[in-house]
Amino acid sequence: MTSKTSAASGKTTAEGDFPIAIIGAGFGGIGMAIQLKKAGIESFTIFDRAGEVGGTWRDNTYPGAACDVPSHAYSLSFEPNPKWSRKYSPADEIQNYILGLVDKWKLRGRIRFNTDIVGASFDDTTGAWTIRTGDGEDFKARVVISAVGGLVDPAYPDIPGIESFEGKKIHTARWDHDYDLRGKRVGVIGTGASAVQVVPAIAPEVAELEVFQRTPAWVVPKRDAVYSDRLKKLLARFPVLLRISRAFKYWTSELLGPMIFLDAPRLSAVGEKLSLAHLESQVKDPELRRKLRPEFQFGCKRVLVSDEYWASFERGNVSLECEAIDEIRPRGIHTRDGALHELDAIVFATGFELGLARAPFPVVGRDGRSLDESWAEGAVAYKGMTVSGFPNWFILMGPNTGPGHTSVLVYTEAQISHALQAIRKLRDEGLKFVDIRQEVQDRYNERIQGRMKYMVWPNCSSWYLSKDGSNHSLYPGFASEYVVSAHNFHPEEYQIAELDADAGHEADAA
Ligand code: NA7
Repeated sequence: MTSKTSAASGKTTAEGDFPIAIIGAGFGGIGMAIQLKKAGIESFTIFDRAGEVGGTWRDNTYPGAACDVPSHAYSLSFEPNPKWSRKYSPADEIQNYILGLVDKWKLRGRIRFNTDIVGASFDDTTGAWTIRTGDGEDFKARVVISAVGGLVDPAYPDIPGIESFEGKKIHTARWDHDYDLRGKRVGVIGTGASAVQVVPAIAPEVAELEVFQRTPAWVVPKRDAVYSDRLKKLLARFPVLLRISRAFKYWTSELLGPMIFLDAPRLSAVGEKLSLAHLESQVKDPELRRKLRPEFQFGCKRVLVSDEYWASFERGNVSLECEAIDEIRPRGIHTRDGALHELDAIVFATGFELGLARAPFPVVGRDGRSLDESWAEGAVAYKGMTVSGFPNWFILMGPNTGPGHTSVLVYTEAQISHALQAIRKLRDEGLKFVDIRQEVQDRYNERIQGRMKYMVWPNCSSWYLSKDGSNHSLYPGFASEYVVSAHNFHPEEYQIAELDADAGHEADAA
């Protein structure tokens, strides 16, 4: 539990001997809480601005939503699940998995729902963070785990007239299940990871579906499979089989990784060939194939996985629009060739604001320095987790820790382990704080940015890149490499401060 202070009175009611605040009840925050519990550390509170856990999997409920990483790999290694219904589980099943973990570990009572954290500041004297909620309540915590996620807030395109549309507007990440698409004329803007799932899912229902494509994307076969009851029983009975399946999927993605992240045209060509063969098998019309064929290097944007997306364009009611969108008008989408595409609804499959680019809310560390000041030239952290001047603050899924080729949870688990070791040290040795040394952080990031020129990502525009073209999102290398380097907390890399005997340490008082 976190010690709580009334913002108005400044009084402290400490509820735990080493209060830890976890911000975000998605995969990262819940995983962290489980590992804390397993370590016998109970003094944590989870904050989430929404009314339910799950993060991405709570928010993305659009038709067809699923993970594009196999579930045996996209789940927590310390919470194996033999019951996945298929190779690539749908979003609701992943959400149910997270809900199951919350019940199993009795976490619900530890979560403060509908609590938006709007600010945090560090007190050098006490070694405590004060985090403030939107309601003006203050909480003290010795350690903060920032598990707010990187792709959270839906991005709407900057298209003139968007507000004027008189039909229904739906973003994939905020699906309105009360709106019935059956028999409607629907336009989908975007051809990314969400679009390739939503298009085939709604195509059979709607009267007409127009997909507005700005950039065609590389799509590879998904080869999804339903897991039989027999197989699930077997996996439950012999957990080693599940571990083998996980390891197989993980190592396959690692082996294929260089084809996706390296700027190696010969390797990219292999991926491109696979994808083009897929295109040929799904779309008969050569002109349509030409329009769907990407021109950028394989892996430069996220490689999409679908057995159905390209095939959707073979349906009589689905069409591809490649003319640039000019504006949105009350009755539909107007394209640059002068055509007005009359629509009843527009689905925005236009992705997310890149949360990683800035502090999630004002965060003030040592010497009154804000995280946004530290990140003025791009978000940087030591191994994506700790930022010099912001002691006892651990980020999950932070800068340069995203993968383009494998499960993000592999990275998150390494971060959880690192944070847990730091927490143990702080708690067991009665330390005030650990603060990553600036030179260690700088050296690490020079290495990370130095590697970017060997990666494929600078070769095209994508959400991976910041406005200045730098990449503060993805990890330039193998997941295994990251895990080996980030899994353990090395105290010598951190500046360590002891608690002053006379500091009047409020948060530790109880
Ligand atoms: P993405 O991958 O960011 O895709 C957004 C799509 O929307 C992409 O095709 C964009 O085209 C398109 N877009 C964005 N703005 C516009 C405008 N103004 N006009 C036309 N088209 C536009 O988002 P997703 O939700 O699909 O996936 C997000 C991530 O979530 C994904 O990578 C996974 O990691 C999980 P563009 O390619 O920029 O030309």
